[in-house]
Amino acid sequence: MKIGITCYPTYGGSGVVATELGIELADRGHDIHFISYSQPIRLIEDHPRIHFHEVVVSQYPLFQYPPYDLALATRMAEVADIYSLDLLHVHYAIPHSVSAMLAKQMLAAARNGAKRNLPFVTTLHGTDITLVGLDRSYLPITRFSIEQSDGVTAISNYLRERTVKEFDVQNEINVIHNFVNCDIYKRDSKSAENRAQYADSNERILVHLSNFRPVKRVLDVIEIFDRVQKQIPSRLLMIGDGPDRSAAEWLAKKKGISNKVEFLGKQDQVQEKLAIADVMLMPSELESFGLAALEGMACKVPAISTNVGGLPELIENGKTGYLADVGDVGTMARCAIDLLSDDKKLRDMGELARYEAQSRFCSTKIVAKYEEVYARVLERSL
Ligand code: GMT
Repeated sequence: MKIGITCYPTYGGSGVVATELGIELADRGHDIHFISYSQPIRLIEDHPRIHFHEVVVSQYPLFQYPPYDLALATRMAEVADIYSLDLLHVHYAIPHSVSAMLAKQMLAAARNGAKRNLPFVTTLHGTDITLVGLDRSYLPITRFSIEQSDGVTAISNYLRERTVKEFDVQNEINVIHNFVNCDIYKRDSKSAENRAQYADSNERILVHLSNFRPVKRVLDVIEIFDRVQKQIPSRLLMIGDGPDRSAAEWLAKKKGISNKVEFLGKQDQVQEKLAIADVMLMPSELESFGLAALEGMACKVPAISTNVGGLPELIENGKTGYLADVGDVGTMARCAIDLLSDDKKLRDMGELARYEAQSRFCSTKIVAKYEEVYARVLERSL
């Protein structure tokens, strides 16, 4: 198939899923065309079946808000025409599904030989439904573009149910969970060597990975670590960047633990950092799935997280990680201390977490589900 993929190319989870999906699909023989305002950040290596088409938004003095969604729609229609795309797959509803809907209409009405049907699939990731999408200024058009999609997927049962409840959308929503490539995300002999860069041999390593938005509650991460490091010699690696980073840096300084907390910023090879950790902290206000937790689990790093959104679909409390109430930093710290002070328990939970990642969420299993959706959509659009 020839598939156009649009996503936010930055460090958000939806962009990561879209990029990894494109790479996996290209490895399976599909031609992939990424269409976005810049090259997706995890698209590092050249691949003969992966192409990138930049969307350029012209500036004009009248445009206080340059219309990216219109430029995107135009580029989608052009690329679909020139490269004979079979379908578009957009990640994150706003504004991508609206642009795809416009591109489809443009091609359906084309006057030259380009006239044809261009189906599009929308994947809902989280805040496009739970936060931004619920804003009254976006809700009606988000609902409309979801309903106009030829296929809709959501990354968890939780997100599907919320979409139905709050948007009252009428079309079928297929749940396709996030996935991880367990051949890339794994612990290996290099992990032990790399570990020495960040911690002494008697110290444990805790890790947090996110875009540091308020929904991630990074200050809770510092609070939890502060309690842990009082009981257990340990270090905290903070991976990523975003609006709440400086508040977290400031809190670590105020607590006198800056020397034990390392802010690594955005990382390309995130798996190398995850694979040296013992435990992940994910105290999010909400996660529709929690991709970072899954990536950690594949590296045998259990997550201590909140019992919100789709996280209980990924983590079994006490078996493959721990779940606690939002803001309950005391319980999360106790879980971490309990786990980190028991070698066997930590090892067993890490093994089980990896097993769960591999058996339920490995890329080979999940990517095939997207292919099935594409096949159904194409069949229906004939
Ligand atoms: O919160 C993020 O990291 C970004 C956000 C996005 O849409 O880019 O992530 C959402 O999509 C991820 C990939 O599907 C999910 O694993 C995250 O749980 C989800 N984030 C939220 O629901 C807050």
